[in-house]
Amino acid sequence: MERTFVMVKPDGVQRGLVGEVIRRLERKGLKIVGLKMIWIQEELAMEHYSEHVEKPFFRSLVDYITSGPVVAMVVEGKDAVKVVRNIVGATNPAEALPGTIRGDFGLDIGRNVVHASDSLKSAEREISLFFDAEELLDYTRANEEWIYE
Ligand code: IDP
Ligand code: MG
Repeated sequence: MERTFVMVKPDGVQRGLVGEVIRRLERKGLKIVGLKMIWIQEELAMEHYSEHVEKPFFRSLVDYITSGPVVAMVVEGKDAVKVVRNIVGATNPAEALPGTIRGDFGLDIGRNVVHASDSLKSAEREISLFFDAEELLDYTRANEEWIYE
């Protein structure tokens, strides 16, 4: 099992897409093991997106992600990192395929609704950045054996 970090960005929250994003993750069979609404402050934003610090869009990216509350979560499942990236779709919503979250709900690369970790290494880093260990819950769902062989 893998765990990955997912976040409904400020535009997704403002547009009422929190439930839609969670619905798509849940119906796939992924399990939510941590969930909270937060307003990201400058320091955390810069740390989260530190790989992009040299990019021309870094300042606007930090402004975007700190512009309102987000819903941060950790989801668990088989191949969760790759599976969630596929559900989220390409970075640029104009190019993301229909059926993906970004493909269905976005038009602009600077307003792409949702974040998802791009590798297991990023997932571990981002989960520890946003969640304390005791905020992540180990539990078994009643339907587990109907999701996994
Ligand atoms: P990802 O979110 O699909 O992993 P990254 O390349 O890691 O994409 O970029 C992080 C975020 O930075 C994107 O989700 C998007 O919000 C923003 N971003 C990426 N490229 C651009 C750009 O060219 N212009 C404006 N914002 C961008
Ligand atoms: Mg990324």
